[in-house]
Amino acid sequence: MTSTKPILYGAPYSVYVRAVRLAFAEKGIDYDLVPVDIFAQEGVPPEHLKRHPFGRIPAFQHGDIALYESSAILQYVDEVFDGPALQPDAPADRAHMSQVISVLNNYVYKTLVWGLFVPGVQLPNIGFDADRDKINAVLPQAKTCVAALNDLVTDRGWLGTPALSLADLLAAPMLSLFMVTPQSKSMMLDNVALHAWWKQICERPSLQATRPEFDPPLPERPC
Ligand SMILES: N[C@@H](CCC(=O)N[C@@H](CS)C(=O)NCC(=O)O)C(=O)O
Repeated sequence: MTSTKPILYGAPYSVYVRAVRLAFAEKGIDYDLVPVDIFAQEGVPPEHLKRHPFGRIPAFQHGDIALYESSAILQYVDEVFDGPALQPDAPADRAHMSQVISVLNNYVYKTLVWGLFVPGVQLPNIGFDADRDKINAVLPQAKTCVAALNDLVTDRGWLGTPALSLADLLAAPMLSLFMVTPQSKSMMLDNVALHAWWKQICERPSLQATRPEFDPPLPERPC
């Protein structure tokens, strides 16, 4: 239990910022989201580089505790604030949760967000041509990512664990962007467990409450 209001520095479009916002929403914790423009023409604001030496978002402050790196922030938020636990107790379940988080950070973000969504949807959305070569080059790795996540869905329907965990909350914002790419349709048909996970998590109020708006708007999407 803690009374100081936490501060999250970042922008709603960021998948990593959204993961932390999802954790706050699932736990029912109030926080301030302080905007940071890391893509500003003048570069990353100097005050943000003091919070995050690599100039990424999110950064986090809670009283005297300052953190960057979403996995650390998520763990702190879950353990310090009231609300439903977002990490399992059993060692094997915790290890599986960490495994999923590692897969997301090391392969899925790069491939599905930067390899498919950005060149195939986001850049065309603001007037650039889709980069077909880049997209075609990442397709094999994208299929591996989707199949690996599919295999990590447990028989309870969550990623790596018996109940909703931080792994699901980090995966959902990444998959939300992947799901607007044309390539997602056929890949999801082949990976039914992941598709069922996606439909289940999309219905949660936390996903609806943190849905980012893009300008111009992205193609219609459920969450
Ligand atoms: N490892 C970092 C990754 C954070 C990250 O890459 N955030 C993206 C936004 S989703 C960012 O700041 N990108 C800016 C850039 O690549 O320069 C974490 O877990 O927080």
